[in-house]
Amino acid sequence: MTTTARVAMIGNGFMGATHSQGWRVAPRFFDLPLQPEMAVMVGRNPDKNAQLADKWGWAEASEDFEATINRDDIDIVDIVTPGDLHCDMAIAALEAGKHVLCEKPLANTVDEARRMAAAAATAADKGVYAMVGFTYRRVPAATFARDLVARGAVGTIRQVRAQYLQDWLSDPQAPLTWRLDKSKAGSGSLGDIGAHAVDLAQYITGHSLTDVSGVMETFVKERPTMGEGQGLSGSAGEGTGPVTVDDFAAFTGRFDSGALGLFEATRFATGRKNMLQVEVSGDKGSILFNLEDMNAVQYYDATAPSNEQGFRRIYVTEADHPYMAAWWPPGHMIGYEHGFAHQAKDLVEAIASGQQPRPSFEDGYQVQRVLDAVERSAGAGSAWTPTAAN
Ligand code: SOE
Repeated sequence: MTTTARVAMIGNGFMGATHSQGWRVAPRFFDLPLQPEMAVMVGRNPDKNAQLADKWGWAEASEDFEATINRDDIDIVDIVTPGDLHCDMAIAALEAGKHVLCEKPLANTVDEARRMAAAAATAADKGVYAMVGFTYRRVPAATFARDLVARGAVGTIRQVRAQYLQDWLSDPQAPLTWRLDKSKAGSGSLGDIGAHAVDLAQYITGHSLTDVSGVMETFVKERPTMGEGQGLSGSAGEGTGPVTVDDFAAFTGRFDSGALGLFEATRFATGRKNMLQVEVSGDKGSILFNLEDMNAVQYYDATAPSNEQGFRRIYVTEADHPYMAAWWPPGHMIGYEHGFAHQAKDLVEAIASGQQPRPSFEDGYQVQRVLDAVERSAGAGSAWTPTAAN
């Protein structure tokens, strides 16, 4: 018998739209042990929230977070707010006995992330689970890259190159969104997109970063305040305000295996719209995943005869590729939004089977320590800095 998992989503921005799509689509394409139901969407602005809840398929709209998380008919709380709200909301929802999905980066500070991981561990002992929204792990080609590496396809890993490049801030007139406000976002490129590069590199390699040496810069220190609209598509208004986060972050990292990694996160890479790349080089081969060619993996097999060597492009659309059996016939590609359906599927399957979903809050806390170490290193003249708990 299929039972339901009723979801309350907190927030209604860009990630609200993507998560709504995930919750809506997952039960229609995957045979799930628990049927997610889009019960309530919570937002501050009543008119906007009611209109978007209706548009995205939520049964109800509410402005009351506390009342919503304490409802007996809510099972999962999905937090898609700016980072400054993650910690209090996630801990309150876990303490109310709800499973939690929280957008990345897990928190705005290491201390918040530590408290969230502790609350998640306590909840997990009671069968209540928490997961972080590092959705790119659920792009089938990225999952497949991880599988190939785990199978030994690249041998011993020596080097990792990970970049997340966007360009929507290269125009100095682009307005001040909350993503440029440290009190709301915690950091800039580092946390917003660098966190994805860190998580994906660690996920694909199966190794964790132990030490980093970083550099960060804010290129445009003052921007027009936000006028019409919101978020990434808002337009400039009257007056200006300070940018309080980094525009660019890069670092060299050492993995627990001894491999070395180069990481770069910027929203000033003119011409690069949403390029998340992870390339792993080992003694037997290399693998490249690039989100801008998201249905494929590039694989170089160094054990093949030398006159047959070269990167080959594996099109990850076969039914025996991760997640793909639920979609279209081989060769028919999928897109950005599918990762959110896979995320919803994986979460309800983990809940139904009583297993800790990954990435867990502990995983999110570990990524947060890497981000924090990069900031501390950049503030200390790029000194090598351990990512160990501080
Ligand atoms: C959300 O996961 C997110 O990191 C956004 O915050 C970024 O701006 C985006 O482009 C990638 O996804």
